[in-house]
Order: sequence, then C-alpha cells, then structure tokens
Amino acid sequence: MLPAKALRCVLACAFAFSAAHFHTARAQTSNKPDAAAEAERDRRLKWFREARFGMMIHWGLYAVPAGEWKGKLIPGLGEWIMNRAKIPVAEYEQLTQQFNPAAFDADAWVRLARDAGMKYIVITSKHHDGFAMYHSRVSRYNVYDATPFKRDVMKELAEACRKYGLRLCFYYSQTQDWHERDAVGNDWDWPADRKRDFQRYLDEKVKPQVTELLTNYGPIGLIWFDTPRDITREQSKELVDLVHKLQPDCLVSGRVGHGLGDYDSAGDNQISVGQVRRDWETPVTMNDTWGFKRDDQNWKPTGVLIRQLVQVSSRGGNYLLNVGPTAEGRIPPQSAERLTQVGRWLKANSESVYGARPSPFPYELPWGIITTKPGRVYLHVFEWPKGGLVLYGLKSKVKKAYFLSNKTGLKFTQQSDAALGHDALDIQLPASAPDTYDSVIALEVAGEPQVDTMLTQQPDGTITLPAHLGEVHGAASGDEGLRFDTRGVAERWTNRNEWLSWDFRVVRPGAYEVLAVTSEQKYGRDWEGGHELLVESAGQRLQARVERDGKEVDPANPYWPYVVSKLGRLRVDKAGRYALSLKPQTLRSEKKLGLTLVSVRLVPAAQ
Ligand code: FHN
Repeated sequence: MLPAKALRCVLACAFAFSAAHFHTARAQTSNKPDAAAEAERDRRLKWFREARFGMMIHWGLYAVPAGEWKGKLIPGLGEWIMNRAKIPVAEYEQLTQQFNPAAFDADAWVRLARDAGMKYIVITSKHHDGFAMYHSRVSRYNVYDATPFKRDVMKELAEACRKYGLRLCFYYSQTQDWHERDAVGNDWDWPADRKRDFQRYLDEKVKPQVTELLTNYGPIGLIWFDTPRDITREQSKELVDLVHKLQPDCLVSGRVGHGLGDYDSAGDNQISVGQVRRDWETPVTMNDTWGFKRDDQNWKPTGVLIRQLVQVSSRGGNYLLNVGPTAEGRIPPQSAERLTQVGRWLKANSESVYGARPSPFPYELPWGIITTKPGRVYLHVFEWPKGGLVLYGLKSKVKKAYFLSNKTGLKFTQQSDAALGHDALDIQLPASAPDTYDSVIALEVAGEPQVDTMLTQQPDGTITLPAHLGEVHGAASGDEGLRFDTRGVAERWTNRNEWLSWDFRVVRPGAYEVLAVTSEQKYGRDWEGGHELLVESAGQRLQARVERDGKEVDPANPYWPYVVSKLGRLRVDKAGRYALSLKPQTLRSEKKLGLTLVSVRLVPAAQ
C-alpha cells in the first residue's frame, strides 16, 4: 500500500512547477475544474499524452554575445546575459544589427527533431529579453523589422513542421520582459521601486502578440508561458482564455501561473521519481544553458538523455529537450550528434516509449526503469546485471520475454513464495548488453500488468526506502513543514516533530549498513548536515549524525548531487515484513535547508 499522505504530497509538488518557483502546491488543489472544462482539457491533451518527446529551442539575440559581454565571460544562463550583465536596453538593442543567421534552415531543424523521434517543437517566440523572433506588427522590436535577416523564423518553421508532421508550439515570456518598463525584471534601466502598469503591458504587448502567434502560423500545439512572477490569478486566467478562444485545441503550459495550465510543468531539469497523476512535462538542457553559450561544453552523454527520456515516460510525463542554436543559425554539432543517437535508439524501441504508461512500481529498480502498455511490460536495462535479471513483485504471468529491438526470445522462470508473499521472475541474459545505452526487454502478459507495490529488498540485496514513499507523522497543518519537491526529495524538513516510517519486505536476512541519502542544492551549491537521527527497526535503535561520508549522482537528476551518510548497522534475522522509522532528534536549519532526504538505504554489510 502506498502511504496516501506522502503520495499526495509528491503528486501535488510534482504538478506545480510554477509551484517550484512561485506558488505553493496547495494553491493548486483549490482550482477545481468543472466536468465540461475537464472534458475539454482531456480532448486537448490527446496528442500530448502520446508524444512523450519534444524539442525546445531557445533562440534569440542572446546567441550573438553567446555568454560574453565586453570581453568578459558572464556567468549563468546564455539567454540571461542582458540581466546578468545589466545591459541597458539601448545597448542590447544594438545586437539586432549583428543578427543575420544565414545558416538558418527550418527544414533541417525540423528534420533533425523528427529523426530524433520528437513529436513537437517549442521555440522562444519572445524570451525575457522582449525580442520577438517572428514578424510582429505589435512591436518593431522583432526579427523581421529590426535585423538585417528580414525573415520570419516562425513562418518558416511552421511550414517545415507541417511538412514533417510535428506540432509547432511557442514559448512566450508573459511577465518578464526586460525591454518594457511596465513588465517584470528590468531593474537596471528603471528603478526597482518604480510604479509599473503591468496590466497595460499585458493588454498592449502580451495579448496582441499571443493573438498574432495564434492567428498567423496555423494550428499551434501549445503556448509555453514561463516564470509567472507577479501575475495575478485573473491575469493568468485572461491569458488561458485568450489562447483557448483563439485556438480551442491549443494547450497552455503549467507555467502560466496559479495552476491554470492544461498540464503541469516540473522545475527545470527536475525529473520526478514519484508517480504523477496529472499530465506533466519537464524541460531539460543538453549542456548547462538554454540559449547558446560558447564556453558551455558540459554536454550530457547520450546515455543520460535516453535515461531521462525513459524515466520521464515511466512517470507518465513528456521530456522536452533543449537546443540553443548559434547566431549563425546552426544547432550545435554536439546537440545534433546526440539527437541522432537518441533517434536511432528510439526507432528500435519506440513501442516502449510512445503512448507507454507509467511503471506500476512506486519505487525505482537498481538495474533500470519500467514502462508498460496493456499486455506488455518493458524492462529498460541501463545497468547490465551479471548472471541474469531478477524482478521481484510482478504478479502477472509472463507468456514471453524478448529483446524489443530484434525480437530475440529470452528464457525465464517465474516463481511465487506464498509464505513470503513474494514473486520472482528470473530472466536469462547474454553476458553483455546488446545496446550500449538501454537494452529493452519486452514481457508479454495478459491484460494490465499486476504488481505488488510493497517496498521490497532487491536481488542485489539493497533495500531502498524513498523519502516520498514514507508515511509522514506529526506533520504541521496548513502549508508549513515537510513536503517533497518535484524529484520526490524531502524539503523544508526543519521540525523535529515530523518523522517518517516505511513498511518493507526483507527477502534475505543478514546484517545491513543503514545509510541516509540526502540531496545537495542544484549544482552542489549548498547542503545542510549535522542532524541527529534515530532509526528504529527490527527491535533495534541506531542514533547517528548526518555527515558527509560519501557522494553519488543520480543520472536522472545530475544537477543535484547526493550525500551519503552512514547511520550504523542493523541485523535482520528472518525474512519477512518489517517497519523502519526515522525520527530526527535534532535538525540543523541555519541554512534553511534542513534534512533533504532522498532515501534511507539498507545495504548488505561486509561480513
Ligand atoms: O528563466 C527561464 C530560463 O531562461 C529558461 O527559459 C527556462 C526554461 O524552462 N525557464 C526559465 C527558468 O525556469
């Protein structure tokens, strides 16, 4: 059984990107759509649910400086250079004269996306710098009127998307616009405490431009609003209504604000490890920036991209993978190469991704990830297990097992231990993985796959108790206290009266090292340790301090390094069901981070 409260919490947090940035998860739950609106939303979401994989494109004037201003490298995201270097509007506007991307080839971009297996493209029609990348009649600050290029990028992309059958979607920054006095964000041209008429900016720029985008480029898949800072609920609603009035089939991203989007957006580069019930999407960078930055060479390996795509699919979401083209109009070769490799893998394994349903297991498996369809279970094997793969907890009878890419059959046995309530499927595998990234094994079962969802010791001996699957005790009421971020990691755990417990199954008795896995902040910027924890399980008590004893990186969420802390040793004499509780005795919160628990892990102790 899933602990309902913890699950509710991770779901709520995972829904609400804006959440992650600006709003509380609970604000979300008050937006009860009526049945008719819900049916409309359902209809609109049909293509999105099948798509699973899209291309995001951050392209604008910022590609010209490419991360460097007046001979200095500017830290941070490439598309934020105007803000980070505090470039005055009048100076930034001069970049228009250098924007002439002769190599831009809409056909080639869309072909690259199609061959990668992507089903939609979300391109920045206007990012926070306020510059429109299409021929706008609302403001001459646009690629057609203000640059020597004099071409409408979006017209050309719309044609190519039609030709190759991809959906064109527009990113539009609705609140931040550093070119406009009345908008949010530019406090270097104008004083931060100036009187702003945000509604005027909305009425005179945002709505007319969104209208152009939804009128002049044919059917649009979705409008990807972003960073809903300072926008009121009514204003977010005005935008949602405008989009749906102009194109009833067009989706609105979760970042329109106030939970009013058609689907939810996870935080940037955040991949949920918990089950998510609402439709959702996560935007991901291929290196560390969205807009092109010459010095950013921190490219994610293809294996990580495939793993993230599968991880998102296995949680019922869409993976929106970014490219940042250069000022010449080229998609960086490092991006193109990776996209081609992902496309090759996807072509051979598409059945396990498109339209696939989430993993029936609430927890992660040590060798990889599971997706399903009625009658099928797909085992995505990322870590090749020596001597075969053993899967616990599958209750459906397996009729056939084979490699999805070439249909080679695999031998297997399936057993059930009635006393333990424990099922084991044992698949014989060749010595090495047939695919360098992800070898997919398809299992044929009757109907919907049935599994036992109880946390269970894995065949490698580890027992992982994820924070978000723990039962929360002593929780503060209202919006305060411990909750789980979009990755499923505990945050705001600074109150020692709150504690977690888990029920789990031990298959092999023995001695176990108990580890606490906690998460640093993004890019390892900060972490809070020194908490005193009490662990109680199998009639034993361990008391230990959270220290930096080791580190780990989760390939799905590489920007948040994990810290591993040793809590002590536990003995389990008999196989069976156990409970474990984790009660903080003291919690440090000087940095306001508290105990950022990812999981408690029991690892067989060396004898
Ligand atoms: O500030 C933007 C950022 O530049 C980029 O566009 C990302 C993409 O998700 N969204 C905002 C930050 O979340």
